[in-house]
Amino acid sequence: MKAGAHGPAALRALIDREAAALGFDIVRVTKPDAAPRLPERLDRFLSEGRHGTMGWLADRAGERADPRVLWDAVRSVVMLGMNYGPDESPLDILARPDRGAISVYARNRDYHDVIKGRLKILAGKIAAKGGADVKVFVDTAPVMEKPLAEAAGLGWQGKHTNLVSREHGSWLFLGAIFTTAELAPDAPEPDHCGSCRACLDICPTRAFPASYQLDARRCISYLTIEHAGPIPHEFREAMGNRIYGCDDCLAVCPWNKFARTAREAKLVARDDLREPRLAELIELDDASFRQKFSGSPVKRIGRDRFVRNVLIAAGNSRDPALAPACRRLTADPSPVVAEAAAWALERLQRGHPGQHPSSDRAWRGHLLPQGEKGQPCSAGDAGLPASRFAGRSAQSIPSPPVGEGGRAKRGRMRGLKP
Ligand code: B12
Ligand code: SF4
Ligand code: SF4
Repeated sequence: MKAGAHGPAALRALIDREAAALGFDIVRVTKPDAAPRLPERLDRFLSEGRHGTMGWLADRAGERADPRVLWDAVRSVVMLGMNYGPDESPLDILARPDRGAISVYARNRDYHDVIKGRLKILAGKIAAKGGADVKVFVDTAPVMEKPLAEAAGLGWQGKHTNLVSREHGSWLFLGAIFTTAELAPDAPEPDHCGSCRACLDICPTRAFPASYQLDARRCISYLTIEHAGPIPHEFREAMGNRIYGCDDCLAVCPWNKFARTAREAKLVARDDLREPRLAELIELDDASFRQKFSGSPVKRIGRDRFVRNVLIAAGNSRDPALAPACRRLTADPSPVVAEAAAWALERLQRGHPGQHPSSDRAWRGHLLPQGEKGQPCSAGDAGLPASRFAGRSAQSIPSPPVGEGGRAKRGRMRGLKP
């Protein structure tokens, strides 16, 4: 350690204090070699082609799978989480086919912008007080944030593959600071999924080939955000009205019962993005798209890809009032918009029987994989609460997933208050 630097314990105390002051909800430390199965698991994911067109996931796989390959001087990894818990159930809007569902993480400011500046401030303090070198990451480099966060004890990677926290449920953004400072690691968080499989069963596109594994090519988040071309027909109906990302597997997790709503105002939903009308979104041109989504992660995908998604939702809406806009967009200069418009128009003109796909249990049952005993199962079937928005009350503390028994530490009661 350099002269005048804080010792490890004092440095850790400073990190905890400053992280809280900067609005982070949780901070833990791990070692760069704490997730030894990463190379093998990332390799399998890539060799199965589950990353689809996200070639950047494969480009620097060696660095991604091992922080020491990315930066050989790293000695400790500080993992941070910021709660973005919603104040309403993200599943409710799926029953409103005239509206577009924008996933919770994208209903206000881009989390990269919100978190990165604060990580830099914290890293600056670590560098100054610890006499150490630092690098900050929030989804900006080949770093696998979820397994590192699990190793650090922020939570565990649930069967939906995202990090679940006993305190914050599925709603944590992650960020990382790599440092040359030697810090004592925290204990990893064990898996608390038990026999629950609610997230696997709710997925509208059957994107989980197995527990803890995602085939991104089938995931609506990938299809609506990362995928540039026409959306494969087999997923279009199942998308329902999801026009940017998807929260189903996150929202159904019973551990959300303990989550609180986001403290950070920039992560609380903008009113105009809670339940936007498809009739308005379908009219966006480049300029109005950029203006509406300035500062939002949605801006990243551009107007054409966004309107493509809106058109798929329009085609699923059964709302004939959207047909004239669809017809006009069949002549759009963007081929991906024109193709989606033709698909939507054809569906609106033809009409199709049954309920809206997102709310039709029978339709869902037809698509869902079977439960472990050959029956479709869900959080409700397992006797678990569907979410903190179902039956929320100060008295109702959910049972943890089967297998947790009395070992599970209860979340804080204040998490149950609106
Ligand atoms: C690529 C990516 C995506 C892709 C692929 C997602 C994926 N699961 O890989 C797509 C576009 C689909 C996506 C979607 C979403 N994403 Co994303 N995404 C990323 C990114 C950039 C990299 C993730 C990655 O490394 N994937 C590669 C795979 C191989 O890694 P993995 O998921 O950890 O896979 C593990 C498991 O499969 C496990 N495993 C494999 N086999 C087995 C077998 C057994 C027995 C076990 C136990 C485990 C196991 O080991 C693997 C390695 O750890 C990260 C940011 C980052 N740099 O880390 C954000 C990140 C994961 N995304 C995030 C979010 C919020 C989302 C969405 C919720 C957004 C939305 N609402 O639409 C969805 C969630 C979809 C889902 N169910 O995962 C957050 C998650 C926060 C959290 N609490 O976990 C991150 C961390 C961004 C951030 N900084 O906050 N995302
Ligand atoms: S985000 Fe949606 S589509 Fe993707 S895995 Fe989860 S439930 Fe399935
Ligand atoms: S829904 Fe159930 S299986 Fe999925 S992450 Fe949450 S506890 Fe685990």
